[in-house]
Amino acid sequence: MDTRKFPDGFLWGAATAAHQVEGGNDNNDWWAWEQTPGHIKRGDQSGVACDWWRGERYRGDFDLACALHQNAHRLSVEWSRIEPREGEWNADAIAFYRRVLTALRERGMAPLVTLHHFANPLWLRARGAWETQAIVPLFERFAARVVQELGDLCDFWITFNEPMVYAYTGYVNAKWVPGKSDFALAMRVLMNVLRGHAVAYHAIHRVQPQARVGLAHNILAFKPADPESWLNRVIVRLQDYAYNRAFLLTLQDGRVRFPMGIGGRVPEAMGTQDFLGLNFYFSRRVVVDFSQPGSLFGRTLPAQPWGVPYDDELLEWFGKGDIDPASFYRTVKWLAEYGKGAPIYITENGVPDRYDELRPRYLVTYLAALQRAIAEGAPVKGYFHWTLVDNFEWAEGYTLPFGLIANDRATQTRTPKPSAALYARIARENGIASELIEKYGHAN
Ligand code: IFM
Repeated sequence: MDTRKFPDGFLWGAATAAHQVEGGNDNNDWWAWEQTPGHIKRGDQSGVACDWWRGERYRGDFDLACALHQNAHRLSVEWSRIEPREGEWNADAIAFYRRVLTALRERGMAPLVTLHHFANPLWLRARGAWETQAIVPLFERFAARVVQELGDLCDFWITFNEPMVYAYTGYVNAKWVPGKSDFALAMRVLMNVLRGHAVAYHAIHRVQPQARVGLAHNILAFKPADPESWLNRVIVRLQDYAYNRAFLLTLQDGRVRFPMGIGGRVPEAMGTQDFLGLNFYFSRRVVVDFSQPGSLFGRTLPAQPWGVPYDDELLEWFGKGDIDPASFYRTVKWLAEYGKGAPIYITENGVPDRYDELRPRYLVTYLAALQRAIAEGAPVKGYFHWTLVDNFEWAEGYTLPFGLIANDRATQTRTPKPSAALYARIARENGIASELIEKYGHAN
């Protein structure tokens, strides 16, 4: 049977983040934010999440992932556990993460560790978190400490998850902590994230010269709803530049550009990606709308249905964009060109689908698009599906089930969904059998 193969040694995994799975993270700014009614859908709170911390249920989850032929896992460490008060290091938290990483290695799964995935310790939030430059040496010290403590178990690091999402959602549309709407402040935050990433990159390499260090960058494929309209095309190019490209370009040449700032240089940021991490979910059809300065005068149209009925929550999520494997393919191609040979990892990609009706088709068509880009030369070395087990989805609470595995939170019982087996087959065969492509449709 014909199978579209991935390269030998390809990493197949899932991605998670500390605050979304650990539970009991009561010393960070997300926990504090969750306490206020109105911040999280339905009044949900992260609570015990997937009970990785107290119940150490990561072990069972890794057993499942391993049985599903995953050979890697992306997770994050929680700053507020490791440094609960400024300058104070928590040996129990370090010991916990040592057990987590050891559990992965015992199962033959390569760990990829993120240092910052949206949440900040309360003491740091009180100091403005990423709003001031004071965070830069603090993040540098944190990164160095984590690598000193865990570097014998991992040499594959992501400094920061989704800088653009972090700055936009917390500081432009005010949906996330700290709930501000201040474009100039968002620009400062981004600039500090850029500096923080750069110093962390160098600090990690000082401690661990062989480390591979990158960041996870979210790319949204913006498309003009009316390609005939020059104004629509200009707005889309502006959004694409500001949201997708500017941060990456600055990491290449150290030149500060909008929306990080205007003018100036950050030479220490140049060449600070040993690999490129791509988080890609969907594309956006955009119309011109001058009432939306926060999104550079573009408004996203609701998603076009994709073969299955969406429930209300899904519809709201897809209000953000269209399922679009062809745009994923084009994005990977662009990234390969940008990276000039640097390895690429898909550090997140997935879909929230309660009934697991959409996910099989999503998986097969996105992976077929990825395989095509690889066959044409894109140096992609791994894919991490978002996510392993249904978990706490930030402002959406527990309403968006992204997992390959369902979780009954009352009993913490895990049930793999059909698409977990599908993904397992692709991982085991290190390729996509043509019968799957025939069944689930081609990447368009
Ligand atoms: O759950 C999030 C994750 O924390 C960051 N990237 C997008 C995911 C799905 O929304």
